[in-house]
Amino acid sequence: QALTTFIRGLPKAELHLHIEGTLEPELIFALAQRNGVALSYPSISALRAAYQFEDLQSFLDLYYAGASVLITEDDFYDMTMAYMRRAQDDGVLHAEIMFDPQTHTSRGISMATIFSGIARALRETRATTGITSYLLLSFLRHLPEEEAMATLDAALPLREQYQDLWIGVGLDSAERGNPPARFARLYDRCGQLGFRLTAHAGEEGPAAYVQEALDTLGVERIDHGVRSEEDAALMARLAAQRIPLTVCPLSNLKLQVVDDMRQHNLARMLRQGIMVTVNSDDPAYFGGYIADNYLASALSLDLTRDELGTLAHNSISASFLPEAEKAALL
Ligand code: ES4
Ligand code: ZN
Repeated sequence: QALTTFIRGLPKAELHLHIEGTLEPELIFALAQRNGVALSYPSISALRAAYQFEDLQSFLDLYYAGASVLITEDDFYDMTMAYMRRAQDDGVLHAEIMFDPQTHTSRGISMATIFSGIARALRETRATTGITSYLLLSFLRHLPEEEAMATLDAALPLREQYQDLWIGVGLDSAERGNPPARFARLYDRCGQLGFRLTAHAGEEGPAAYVQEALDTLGVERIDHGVRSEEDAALMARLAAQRIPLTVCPLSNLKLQVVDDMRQHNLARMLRQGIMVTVNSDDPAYFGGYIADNYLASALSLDLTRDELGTLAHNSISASFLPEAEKAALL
């Protein structure tokens, strides 16, 4: 209880959060009803009971099914507002939020609807609470690079209208068999356009994918990166270059990337001087929001209050905020 209060009070940023992964079963059912979408689960509790995953793919199947209830601008707004309220309770001062347009445009939802609903919630939250946020448009790596390029083409006409929010891109979905190099031309283009670059790597995939994301895609930050530990030279580089890893402990546990939280390498990496941060990934599916991730890590890995403070400090340092805005939060 005292530790939870301490964690919530730490000024922090959330850097690895899929907005579609914040859809709680209650909201999935409410939106399904509102939109007349059929679900393959009879009740909220039956859906929640299905949240037992063997690996990333078994989660992704449910995550994409859950996102199918998102139809209108209000749906994207309601989902985003629910997350921002929860983030505020956990002491999040700044959030960098990924969204997966391909999951929605493939169902006939327009790019404009997606951007408008999410952005309305983020701008309203900024105005009423002072919590800032950015959007990272994430491409689905299980689909061809051409489809990612077409998604970028569909979003670029909206860039000016959302320039206060949409500052970067990411790469997510099934990692194994979909190495970063498949998206080299896409990332080259996004870099030329001035977007900040991140990618999921080293979650289920090998350390070599982390190296490839850095060298071939030119990313500034790695989402997950926990399998970097399998390559000592890579670990030395991550430490020397202060390359941030956005680690998601409860996600890694639920997707069986680690068998036991006490074996998680977050603390080892922190103590080796790597710029690790703690994040929630898909909190509605993985059993906790950002403060729950800090708490589970603290309890299982014996993190000191100083170390928890360093993790929170790292999250602001590793954000894509301008240096002056970081300084104001630190
Ligand atoms: C994801 Cl945990 C994770 N990994 C890869 N892609 C994702 N999309 C949403 N959550
Ligand atoms: Zn993720």
